[in-house]
Amino acid sequence: MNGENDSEKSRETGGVHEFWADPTSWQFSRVSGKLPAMRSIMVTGAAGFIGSNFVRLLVNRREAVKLLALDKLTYAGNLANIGDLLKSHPEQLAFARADICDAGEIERLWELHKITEVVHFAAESHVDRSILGSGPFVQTNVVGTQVLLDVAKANKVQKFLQVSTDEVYGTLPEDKPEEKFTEETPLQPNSPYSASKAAGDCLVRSYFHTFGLPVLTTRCSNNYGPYHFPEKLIPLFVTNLMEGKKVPLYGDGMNIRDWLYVEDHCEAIWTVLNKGRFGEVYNIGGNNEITNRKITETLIREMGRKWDDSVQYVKDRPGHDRRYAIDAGKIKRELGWEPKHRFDEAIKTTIQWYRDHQDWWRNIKSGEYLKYYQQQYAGR
Ligand code: NAD
Ligand code: TDX
Repeated sequence: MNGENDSEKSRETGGVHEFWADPTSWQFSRVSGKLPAMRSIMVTGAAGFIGSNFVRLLVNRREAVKLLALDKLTYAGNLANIGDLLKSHPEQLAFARADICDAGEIERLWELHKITEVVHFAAESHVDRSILGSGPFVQTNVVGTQVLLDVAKANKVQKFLQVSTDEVYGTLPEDKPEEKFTEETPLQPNSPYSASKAAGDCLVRSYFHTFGLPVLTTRCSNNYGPYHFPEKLIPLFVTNLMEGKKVPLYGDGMNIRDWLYVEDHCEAIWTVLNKGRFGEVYNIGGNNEITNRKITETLIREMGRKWDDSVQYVKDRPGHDRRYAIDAGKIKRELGWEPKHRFDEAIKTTIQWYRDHQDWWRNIKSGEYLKYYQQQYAGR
């Protein structure tokens, strides 16, 4: 580590190094001899799937912002997801291992990095795990969000973006394809995961109405792409097929999700952060409804396998939502965002990424993961 250097510090946090460039050494561009206000964004959950893709997008595009990637590094967080960026862009990107429920630590990091904005991805995110046990979901998704809101309020945050999900709206009928989730659809969460996300969303809303906190909320449909943890449908199925294993398809396989490439989601979040109106919710979706069965057929075909050798129908997920579909008209009309990637192409890019990054997912699919996999699928 680089603890000897005046402009960089490091320390041990629970066996993992926290490291950052000293904010006072950052190269601010000078205008009329004054320091311009520099945007410094705390990105929570930045070592997870979508958070790491968001950080990557901003760093690669050389956006004029400082980023503090903050993550507890739970089973789902992986420093390898942003390790190359931390090395190549130490002046722009810093990492801190921290729990969003730890108010003192969030406060300390806020001051150290002179945070001006928050993009809040950190969450327990897997529906099946929330069915096995909901405690960590309430802790992180509700209490953690409340802690962040309080620190943000005390420090007069300039923008706070809550990254949420279409699952807070509940489920849609499959025989009424014209029905989609709009921002006005009532919240009717059906899983402990979506209930905890809805509770977090309600807290965010309340800090706008009660305290005038400058908040924004996005609700997105299912994402896919690089760095997706292999417990979720697409990366689990792709990697199982690469390992020569069967894929566990829940129920009749006819549940519908609205799939969006992760980079499109990250672009949408960046658009809302820059152009969104405070207190508003923006739905984000791919206009791309596909049944799980169709997804499975596509993956099997792309990977040169046969259906009968590859698919194991298993007992359905309890409370399994039948259909999600997003009406993303508002974000298109008001902010000009729409998806750029087509599913048939982006799914190939995604499969290729898993072919090219076998060390990444084979490392994950060992140890603790195996215990979860056995608990989740044994006897179904
Ligand atoms: P993920 O599970 O891959 O990543 C979550 C990250 O949060 C992990 O790195 C984890 O270590 C971190 N984290 C968990 N608890 C923490 C805590 N207490 N303190 C600090 N960090 C903590 O999830 P994801 O798929 O990247 O989802 C990110 C966000 O986007 C979530 O809020 C999720 O609800 C939302 N979302 C996800 C999808 C999707 O399809 N994956 C769709 C819509 C919305
Ligand atoms: O092994 C499986 N077999 C299966 O048939 C798994 C893991 C899933 N499924 C089905 C269940 C769902 O109908 O595939 C569909 C997608 O499942 P997940 O990948 O677990 O995603 P989902 O439950 O739809 O939730 C995801 O999208 C919304 C994310 O995990 C959430 O974090 C996000 O908010």
